[in-house]
Amino acid sequence: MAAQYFVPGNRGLQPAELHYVKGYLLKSKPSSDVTIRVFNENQNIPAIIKKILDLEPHLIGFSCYLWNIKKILNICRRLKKINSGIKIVLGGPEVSPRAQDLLAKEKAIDIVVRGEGEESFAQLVAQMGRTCISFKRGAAQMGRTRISTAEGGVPALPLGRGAFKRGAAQTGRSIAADLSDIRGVSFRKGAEMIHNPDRPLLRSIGRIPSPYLSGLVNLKDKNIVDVPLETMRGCSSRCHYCYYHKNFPVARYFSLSRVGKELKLILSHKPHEVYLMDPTFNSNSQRAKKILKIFIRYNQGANLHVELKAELVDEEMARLLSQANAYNIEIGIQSTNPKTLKAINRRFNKEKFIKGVRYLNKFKLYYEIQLIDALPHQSYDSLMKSLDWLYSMHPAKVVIFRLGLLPGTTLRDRAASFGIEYDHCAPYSAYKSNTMTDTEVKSVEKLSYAMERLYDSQVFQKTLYAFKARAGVKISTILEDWVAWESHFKRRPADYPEFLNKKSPMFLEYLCRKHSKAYLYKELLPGLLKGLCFTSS
Ligand code: B12
Ligand code: SF4
Repeated sequence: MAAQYFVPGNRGLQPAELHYVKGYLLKSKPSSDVTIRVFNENQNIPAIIKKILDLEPHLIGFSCYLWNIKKILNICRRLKKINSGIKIVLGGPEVSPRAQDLLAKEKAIDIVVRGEGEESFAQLVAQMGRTCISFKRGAAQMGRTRISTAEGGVPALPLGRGAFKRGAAQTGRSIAADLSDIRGVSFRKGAEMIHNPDRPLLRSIGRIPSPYLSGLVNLKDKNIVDVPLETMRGCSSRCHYCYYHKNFPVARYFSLSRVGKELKLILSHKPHEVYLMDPTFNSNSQRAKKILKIFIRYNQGANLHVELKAELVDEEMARLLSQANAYNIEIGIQSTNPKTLKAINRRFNKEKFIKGVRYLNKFKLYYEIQLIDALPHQSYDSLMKSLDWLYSMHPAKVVIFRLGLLPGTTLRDRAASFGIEYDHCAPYSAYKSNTMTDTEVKSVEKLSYAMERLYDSQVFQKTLYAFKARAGVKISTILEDWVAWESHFKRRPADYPEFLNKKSPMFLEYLCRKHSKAYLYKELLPGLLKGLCFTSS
């Protein structure tokens, strides 16, 4: 059995990784009995454990990310207490870089699969099977979020009933003997921790079956709202705060003909959104355009979600994105401060970026430009400078993320040299640095809310630009003013955003008074009221 645990609140996007792992396993060992289950924050731990144990699994694989690791470890401890014979395998970017540490601390964990999971897991199952099992393919089902395989239903990773007939009785010793040849796995052998050499990436990524074309994911399932898809895997950039490239250091592409078939099939089921998991969708511009054309040809109303580099957007790309309903575009620039960019090993071309944003604006695309707060050399003031510069381009949306020092990243190793202090539990949020105090980090968080209310909600956006132009006050200053103004509301009703919208004329008055521009209130109020009538919260 294999299990994933949703990002809290995000239930529309089905996790994909276990389907890739399962598909590969079934290809090499068709008789394997694998059930995938996906859990969410509304299911309590005893209920999750019951659902897992009802399957009588012999081996359970958990897919681990920073948003679910705490809960998964808790589940593993309890599972092992109930049935010490079950073998527990962890995989995913959250455990790959700290396999040894986890095995040392968590006795409930038997094996950690590091890096790319498909081949390692298939070998692991085959190896364990050779010594103790007969495999049997079985029907599978999941709880609320039901995704089906070709034969029944499925999403969590247990290798089910019948998978390891005598496997439950295996000892740590015999497992150790079996696994020593499998690259990319770490495991315990008595008191010793065995860390096999890393596994090289699959040379031909096309060997991984498509979860969609193979029928592993039942696209007819009404719970599948957003469909994740990899058209490629890996990244050749080396941003120091990022973990992805450590797992997948080379960009490998699925063939365009496979991607075309996948999109044709997925789009024929009219999902709400197709979420491309490619780290930079347009890193290969020509290929991206071809994929967009395929998407446009088969699309019947789905949105497209992509991560882009704005510098690589030309007019044709923007037009194709618009025709493909790409109304969910992420553009991570993280900072515009050259010293910061150098320290995190990222390139940024201001002129090309401006051009790209202009094209995105021309086609009225909805995109989100992302900054990160307490990066090296990033001060509160330099972040405000970035913000003002970005807002001068009238972007669709800007967000500031809290820096997370992810396990296995270069930045985490170098954090001390930048004075970055962070929480050592997931999500590893930084709370101060040499250049940003803890008070400033908290201020940035408050400012993020101001950006949502004053800009993203549209209610105040036009007034914001009008006030900036007429009073000569920076957008970042207006946002700070809003934070000060909003702090006066001690009680926050359930419909707080609505409440704030209604109070926005009061904020305008405050702003005008504060900057000694009382006359602007009368001038700007009609526009604000008009906007208030036409916009929602
Ligand atoms: C889709 C996605 C999301 C979705 C959620 C997906 C979901 N499952 O519900 C959303 C958009 C919500 C999201 C949010 C965030 N995400 Co995100 N996200 C991704 C993304 C783009 C795709 C994940 C994926 O499915 N990849 C494809 C699969 C095939 O790769 P994989 O997950 O690595 O799995 C392989 C191996 O790891 C292994 N494996 C995985 N599980 C298992 C299990 C077993 C048993 C085995 C044997 C092997 C195995 O085998 C797989 C195949 O080779 C990745 C980047 C990427 N392209 O991978 C980031 C990524 C997972 N996200 C990341 C981060 C940091 C975030 C955010 C914190 C970003 C932010 N600043 O807000 C937030 C967290 C939200 C929260 N509330 O906590 C990091 C996670 C690092 C970590 N330690 O967990 C990643 C890796 C990106 C990065 N730059 O490093 N994310
Ligand atoms: S942040 Fe994006 S571009 Fe940078 S290494 Fe990670 S995946 Fe690649």
